[in-house]
Amino acid sequence: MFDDILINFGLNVSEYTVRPFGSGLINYTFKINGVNRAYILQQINNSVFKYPDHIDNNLALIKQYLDETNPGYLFVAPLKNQTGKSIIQAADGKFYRLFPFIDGSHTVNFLQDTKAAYSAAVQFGRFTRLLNRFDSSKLEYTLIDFHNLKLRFEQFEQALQTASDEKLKQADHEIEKARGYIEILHTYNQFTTNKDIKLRVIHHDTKINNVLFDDAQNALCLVDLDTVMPGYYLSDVGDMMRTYLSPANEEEKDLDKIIIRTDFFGAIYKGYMSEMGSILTETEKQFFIFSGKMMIYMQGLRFLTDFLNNDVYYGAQYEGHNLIRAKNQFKLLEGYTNAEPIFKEIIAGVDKELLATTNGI
Ligand code: GN1
Ligand code: MG
Repeated sequence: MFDDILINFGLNVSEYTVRPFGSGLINYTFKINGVNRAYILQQINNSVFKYPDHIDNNLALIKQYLDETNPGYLFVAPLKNQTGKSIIQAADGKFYRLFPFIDGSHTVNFLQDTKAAYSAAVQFGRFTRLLNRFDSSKLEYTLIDFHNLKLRFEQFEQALQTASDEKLKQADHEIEKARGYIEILHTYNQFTTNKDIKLRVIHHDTKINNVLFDDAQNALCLVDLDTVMPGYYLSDVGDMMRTYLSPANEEEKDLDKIIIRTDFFGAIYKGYMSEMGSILTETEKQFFIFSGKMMIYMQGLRFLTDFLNNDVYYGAQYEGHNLIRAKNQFKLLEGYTNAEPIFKEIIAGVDKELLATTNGI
């Protein structure tokens, strides 16, 4: 399997083994192990990413910019094959790229301590900061309207029109919840028309398994860069809230396990702001807490919509999988909303601390 791809990249097939790797929901990922070297091979899901070339162009532009402006920065770009291409169409008709495997790195699906959360938040903040002067209009939108909450809500409404009566009945409770949080969409509509909210270079998938860690829980670098494109910083911060605050993740069926660890909120705020604090506008900063509501709500809507649409996007490992995921996200949203007063106190505390440091107190 994949022999033609390995040959294409100049690798001797007999020296390598190929195994499925990671837990992404969209692309298919494999680890290629050799005696001295290892690689990550990824098949792009081109029913989601319709123009794999756009991804490739974006990553090449960013790599070139970062190599020139910050040569020490670890940006894991796809490798070039023997003819200089970093994306190839294999014998099976699918698109693939090969990445170097970063030695000594691993991914996690759960966060156990705030140090790792802080370190990941620093990495995501640093990425956007280092690209602050890069002209983001040069980038393609690899997924148009990816984090457009207005569109996600419309897709949900559309699914309500086409879903079977049985599915509508099963999801009755969640549909009501989705409608109950409509205020989040109103706030979203407000900030997207506000000129002080900037379009920046955003990762758009900051869940914890898209960060590589070393054995001491330091975040080494970011991976899963297909959705890097212009966007709002709220997408990145919000998805960290969605995936770092609860000790149980979006797959958890026991909703009692979904709780909000407010100290992790503090770690994200401190980490992200240590990089982006001097770059974000005051208006952008006001939406820091809101980012979590936006992204948790969006993911709840996306899972629910997919359940109603017979799991065409995310797939399902068991009957009702996407409905369970939606329930999970709405439980998380409830916890997050309830914790808002504590989040505000944390932000005030950290800001005070930072001010004292700047003033040399
Ligand atoms: C998908 O591919 P993966 O698992 O990293 C999805 C994200 C969702 C996430 C939910 C292109 O990310 O937007 O937040 O699943 N990516 C795409 O787990 O739709
Ligand atoms: Mg991923």
